[in-house]
Amino acid sequence: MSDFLKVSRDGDVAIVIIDNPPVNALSLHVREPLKQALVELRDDPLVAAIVITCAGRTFVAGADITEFGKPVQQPELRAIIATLETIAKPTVAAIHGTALGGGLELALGCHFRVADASARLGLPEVKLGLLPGGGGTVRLPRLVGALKALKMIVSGAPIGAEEAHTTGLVDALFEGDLTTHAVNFAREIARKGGPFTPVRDRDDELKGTNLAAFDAEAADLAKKARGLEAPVACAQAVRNAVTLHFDEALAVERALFVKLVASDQSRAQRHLFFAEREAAKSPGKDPVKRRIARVGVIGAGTMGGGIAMAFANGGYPVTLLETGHEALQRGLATIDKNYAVSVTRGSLTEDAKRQRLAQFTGSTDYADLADCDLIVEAVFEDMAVKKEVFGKLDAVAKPGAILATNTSYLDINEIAASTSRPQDVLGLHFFSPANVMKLLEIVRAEKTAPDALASVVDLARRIGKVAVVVGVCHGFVGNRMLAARGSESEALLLEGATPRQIDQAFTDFGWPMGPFQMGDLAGLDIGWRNRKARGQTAVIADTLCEQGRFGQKTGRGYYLYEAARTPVPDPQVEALIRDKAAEQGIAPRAIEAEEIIERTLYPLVNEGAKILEEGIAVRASDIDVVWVNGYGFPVGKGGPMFWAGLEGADKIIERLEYWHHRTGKDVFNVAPLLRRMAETGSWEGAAAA
Ligand code: T1G
Repeated sequence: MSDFLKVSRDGDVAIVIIDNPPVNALSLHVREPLKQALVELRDDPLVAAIVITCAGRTFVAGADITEFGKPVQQPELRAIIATLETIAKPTVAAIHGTALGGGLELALGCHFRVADASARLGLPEVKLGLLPGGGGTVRLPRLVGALKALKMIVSGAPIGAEEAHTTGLVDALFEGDLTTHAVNFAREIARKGGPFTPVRDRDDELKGTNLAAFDAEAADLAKKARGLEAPVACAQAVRNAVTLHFDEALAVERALFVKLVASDQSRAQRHLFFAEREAAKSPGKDPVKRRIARVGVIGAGTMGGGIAMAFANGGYPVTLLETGHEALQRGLATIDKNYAVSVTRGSLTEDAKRQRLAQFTGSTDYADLADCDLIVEAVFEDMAVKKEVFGKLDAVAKPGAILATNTSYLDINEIAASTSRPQDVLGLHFFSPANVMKLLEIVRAEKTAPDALASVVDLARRIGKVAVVVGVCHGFVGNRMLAARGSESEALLLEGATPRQIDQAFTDFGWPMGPFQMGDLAGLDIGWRNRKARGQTAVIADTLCEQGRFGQKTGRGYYLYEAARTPVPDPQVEALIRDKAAEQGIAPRAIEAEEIIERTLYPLVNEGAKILEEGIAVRASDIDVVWVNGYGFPVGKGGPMFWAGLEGADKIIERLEYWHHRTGKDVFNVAPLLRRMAETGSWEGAAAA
C-alpha cells in the first residue's frame, strides 16, 4: 500500500496498520492510502471485519499540526471518517498509547474501540486554540454523554484506559498482544452478525441530557477561558450535538473549526506547541548524556523542598541535605504535608504518596552526597554562601557529577570558577513552587560541558518540566525581563494609575493576575530584600514593606485581604501613593490602559530583543516558552515575542521612542534587533539580517 500504511489479513479479518513515526499523525501521506484501503476492504467480499491499528509507540496522536495554516489537501479526515461509516461490516480501532484529536476521532468513526492499559484517549485541540474538527464534538457525546464530553473537550485532558472503558468510550480492554485480541474481537462480532450501528446513529447517551446542568457547567468553563475563543466554541459545538441533528451539528463544528484555525489565538498556541519542543532540544549536536540515577538537593526550605519533590515525583531517589537536624526534619515534614494535601485533594493516592516519600534520604553530612550524579543547591541567595557550598561539593562529589545552582540572579560563571570542575557546573533555575511550576531555566555557564547540559535538558523532560536553555546574565531570561516589565510600575502609580487599574489592564490583556496582585501573592518582602541588596529603592513598595505590608501573608499589601485571598483596594494605600506623588510634585492624571500596556509590555518585548541580541536566549520562541510557562503570559497571544508580531513591531518601536524621549529610561531604548525585526517581519529574519 505505502510506506506509511499496510494492510494484512488474518483469515477474514483485514488489519490496517498506520506507520507514520513518531506519533502516527494523520498526515496527507497517511490519509491517501488509508481512504483507498478502507474503500477496497469495504467492497471486498472476503473481508468480514476491519481492524485499524498503528505501528510504533502510539495510536494516531492527531491530525498533522504542521499542515494547519496551509491549503487543505484531500482527503480530509472528515472524508475518511465518512467513508468508515459507509462500511456495514464491523470496524474496530485497536488503541495503544495516545489516541488524541483526529486519532480519537478516527476511532470514533469505527463501530468499536478496544484498547490496552497504556491507552490514553482525549481531544486536546482546545490547547491549540481549536476544537475537534473531525466530528469529535458530535460523536464523543454519543458515547460518554454530553457533560463528560464537554469536560473532556474543553479541558483537552485525556482519560486513561480504565476510565475510557467504564464511560463507554472503549468497548473492551485487553492485556498482551492487542492486535490479536482486536482481530478475535472483530471476528466474534462479525460472526454474531449485524447490523452494526455507527456512533453517529447512537443517541442513547444524549437522551435525557440535563441542558440546564450542561449550560451551568459551560458557563463556568467560559469564565475560566480568560478571553480564549476555543473553549467557548467547544462548548457550543458539544451543545449542538444534543440540540441539533447530527449533520447540522457537524456543519456547525466545521464552520467553527475553519474560523478558529485561522485565528491569531490558534496560531499563537500552535506556535507554543512547537516552541516548547524546540526549546527542549539540546543546542548543537546531541552529545552522549551522563547517567543520572541519584539526585542530591542541598537546602530543605521552600525551594529545596520543592525541587526535591520535583525529582522524587519523577521517580528519582533524592538525598536531601540540611545543615542541622531540626531544619532537615522541618523540611521533610513540609514535604510530607504537601503530599498529604495532594492525597486529600484526590490528585495523589496514598500508595503513590508512600512511594514518593520512600525516595527521600535525609542527611546533614555532605559525604552522603558522594554517590549523587546531580546535586542541586538551593541555599541562601548570597554569593559567599553559594561558594562555600560549591567548595564542599567540589571536595565530596564524585567525578562527573553535575553541580547545579538554583540561584535566580547570581553569576554562575563566578560560582563555577570557584570550583576545580567548572565544566560540571550549571544553573537549574526552578520556579516556586518548584514541584508545581513547569518552567525550568537551564543556565549554561561559559565552561559548562555540552554533555552536562544535554543531560539535564533530557532530565528536565523526564520530570515533566518545560526546559529552556539560557545564558548567564542578571536574572537570566525571565527575571531580567520581569524587571523591565515592572520598571515603570512606581511611575505609573505616582502619575495617577491605581494598583487596581494597572492589574485590570493586565487581566483584560489575558494575564491571570496583574503585577500588584502577583506581588502581594509572592510577598513584597522578597523584592524589598533584593532592592536593598542592590542598593535600589522603590518609594511606594519600600514604604509598604516598612509598614509590614508584605501582601497576602500579612493580610495587607497593595490590597487588603479581609476574606482569604480576595484583593480589596485599600484607601490607605491610595492615600500613600498620593502623598508620595505630592512630595515629588507629581500631579495625578488619568492614565488609560493602552498607556499601561505601552509602559510595561513594550519594555518586556524590548528586553527580550536585547536578550536575543546578547545570545542569552537561543531563539525568540524560547523566550515565549519562558514567559508562558513561568509567568502566565496568555497562551492566546503566544508569548511576548510572538505577540510583538501581532501587535506590530513598528507600533511598538514608535511608542518606545515616545516614552524614551519623555523619560530617558533605558528600558525604552529600542533594541537594534527589534528594529531589524520590524524591517524583516520576523525574529529569525532579524537575527539573520
Ligand atoms: N502533528 C505533527 N507533529 C506532531 C504531532 C502532531 N499532532 N504531535 C507530536 N508531533 C511531533 C512533535 O512536534 C515532535 O516533533 C514529535 O512529534 C514528538 O512529539 C482534526 C484538528 C502525542 C503526547 O494535539 O500531545 O487532531 O520535535 O516531543 O513527549 O480534530 O506529541 O521530534 O521534531 O511531544 O512523547 C491533536 C499533540 C492535533 C497531540 C507525544 N493532537 N501531541 O508526546 O513526544 S489537532 C494533539 C502530543 C487535531 C482534529 C484536530 C504529544 C504526544 P520533533 P513529543 P511526546
